[in-house]
Amino acid sequence: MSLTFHPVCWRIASLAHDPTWISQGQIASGAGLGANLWLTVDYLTLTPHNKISGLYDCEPSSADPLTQALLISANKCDIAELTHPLSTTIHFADLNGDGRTEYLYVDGSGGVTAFLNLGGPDNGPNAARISWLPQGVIASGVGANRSSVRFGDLNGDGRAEYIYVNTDGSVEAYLNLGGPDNGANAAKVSCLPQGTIATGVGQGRDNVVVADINGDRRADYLASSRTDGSTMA
Ligand SMILES: [Ca+2]
Ligand SMILES: [Ca+2]
Ligand SMILES: [Ca+2]
Repeated sequence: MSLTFHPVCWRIASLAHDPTWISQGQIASGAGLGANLWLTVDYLTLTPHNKISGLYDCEPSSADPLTQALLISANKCDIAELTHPLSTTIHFADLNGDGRTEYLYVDGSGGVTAFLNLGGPDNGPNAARISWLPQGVIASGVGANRSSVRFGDLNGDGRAEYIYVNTDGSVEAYLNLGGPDNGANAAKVSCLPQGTIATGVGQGRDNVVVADINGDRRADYLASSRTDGSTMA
């Protein structure tokens, strides 16, 4: 079966729903912290001295910045890490509750370096040309690799919590207590351990996604299948 659209109907639908996208160019330099780690390779195709063309994670237990030199150093690569599709270094989450997401770099031990979102130069066509104010390392990590780390506002106060997902899908949370001020240090937040807040649903860490799906501003626990995309909430 194929879907067809009457040209007039399609035009009306487009006018009613399509957003207008205005390119904002590069909005963050990366600050020299290292490469992002969206994993784009099929680990089954790798050999011990691999011929990887995509980005991948080396030394997941290391807090060292991931550099290009480390990327091409095959001897230091942990092939197992390639199976973690969410092992990205870069996250965006609002830490201070002002509605603007901060730029967060997660190192190999789960530590977090934050950059406060100061907004753009106007509220018009340049609104997403964000200025970022370095906040330094705001969380030391819990000693696990970065594929364990999620961010989401669990209590609806607008500030994202640091969320640690265990290999069995259970979740530990660290409550975001806010920063020392509402100005230049607003994203230097402190965190209070909450212990295990979810036991999981029998699906592993890589399937766990944190997102608010019912609009109550509190993040929900989702387990999304990697094979067919089906999702449990
Ligand atoms: Ca913010
Ligand atoms: Ca919160
Ligand atoms: Ca929710």
